[in-house]
Amino acid sequence: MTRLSAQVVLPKAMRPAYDPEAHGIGIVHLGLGAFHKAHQAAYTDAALAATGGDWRIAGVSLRSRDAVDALCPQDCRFTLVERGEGGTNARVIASIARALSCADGTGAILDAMVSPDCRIVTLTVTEKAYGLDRAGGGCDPAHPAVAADLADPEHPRGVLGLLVRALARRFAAGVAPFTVLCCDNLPSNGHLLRDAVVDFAARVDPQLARRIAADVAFPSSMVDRITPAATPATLAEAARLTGCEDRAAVETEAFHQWVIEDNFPLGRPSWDVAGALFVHDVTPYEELKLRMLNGTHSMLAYSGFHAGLRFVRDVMADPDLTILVRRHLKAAAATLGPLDIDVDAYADDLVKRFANPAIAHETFQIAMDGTEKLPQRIFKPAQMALSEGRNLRPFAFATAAWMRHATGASHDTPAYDLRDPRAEEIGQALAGCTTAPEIFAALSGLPGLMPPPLASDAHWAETVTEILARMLAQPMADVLREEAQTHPHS
Ligand code: CS2
Repeated sequence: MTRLSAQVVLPKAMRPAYDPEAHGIGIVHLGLGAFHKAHQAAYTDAALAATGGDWRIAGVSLRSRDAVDALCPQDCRFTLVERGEGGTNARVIASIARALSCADGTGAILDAMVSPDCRIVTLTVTEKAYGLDRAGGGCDPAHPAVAADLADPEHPRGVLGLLVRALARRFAAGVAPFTVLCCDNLPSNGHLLRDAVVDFAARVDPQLARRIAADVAFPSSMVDRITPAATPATLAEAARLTGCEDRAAVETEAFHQWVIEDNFPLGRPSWDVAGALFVHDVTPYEELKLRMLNGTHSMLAYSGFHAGLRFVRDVMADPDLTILVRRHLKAAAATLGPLDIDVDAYADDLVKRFANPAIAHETFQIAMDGTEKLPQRIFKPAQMALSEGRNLRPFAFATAAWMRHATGASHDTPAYDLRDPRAEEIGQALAGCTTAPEIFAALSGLPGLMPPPLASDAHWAETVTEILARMLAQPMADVLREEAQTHPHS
């Protein structure tokens, strides 16, 4: 079978509706994973087709070479397999022009970021890669990549180090700074990243920090598209649909959303023609998505995984978990401020999206990195429910399920590695803990994780502990049944 490339002639409906090679690079993207390919690369592809411009992407993989090795022999083309209610659709995306890996050194990556052609740096590197100090603000100098880059700022390998070094070189060369667009699931992601970049720069060169604070735009954005990790089945489906071998194909749902603060001093692609919404303040959209979609995702991932349910669609076929998903969505919605969106309809859509039988999204994948995800998804809304005197139980349930996951294999799960950047610390904190109160005390005491007013609230502690005790003693499926029967609404 012919390998996908720029030379292959595809059916019209599948091929890019523009001449990719006629467009130059305008974006460097850090984090060349499935989500970027299904989201920003797809939006950019549609924008190029609609209004053109030099906005193709130089994609950078921060860790392994795999993404680059798959893309380069294909002229960076890849198939996007969209699995919606109306069936499966495939199209070939051509917005990525180059693929680079930090594994080959960062010289070419920095050159691409320093080039005046680069007007935007976008990022999907996952919450843990930044090295943010979530409790105190700014950067965390103890984060491995931050520490290494602070020790050798001229040869950075981490996210903050690369951004600061590239900006320093641009200023020195008289090139206007690029806009930094964070696309990770963090609250006020532009502000968090700005504070971390400025703090990092201040530790290297205070004048540079002042310049960045004054001159660099860090718009916030909310991104959404459920994109499971690609599997051999994804590649086989892409081959069936396009007739070409494609080692870089990704699969995703039909739904996509992108809400962005419109602050791009050097311009931007017309992502709005592809459906992006440009707004003055992204905060309400971020809270909506983080607490409803992602918060519910985390709850169902921990409890579903421990009930032996491999995929989110299996969770949605379980009547008890469906009740608890609805309950969580309702509790999360109650913490939101006024919004121009019908939140009940949003919840109904989420239930349908989670249930999509064509998407195989692993609960174990979503269960990853709990310490990075729970603060904005679960603890923040829980704290709000606490201060407003509303019922905490759905958030306590999600927290207990995470704590159950942190303690390791249970009745219905084989042994697994806890995939969390703080796994070692968690292991140490849990050493010798056997009872639910001990586990609660150890995990809620992890520095900077749970907001102190929440961690020290007696009712919260009691509720989490009571649920956790049952999760430790019984199979998860039994706990879910009891919970759905005794507390179906709150
Ligand atoms: C998920 C998200 O893995 C996770 O933690 O909650 O990746 C989720 O699928 C996306 O945010 C959907 O836009």
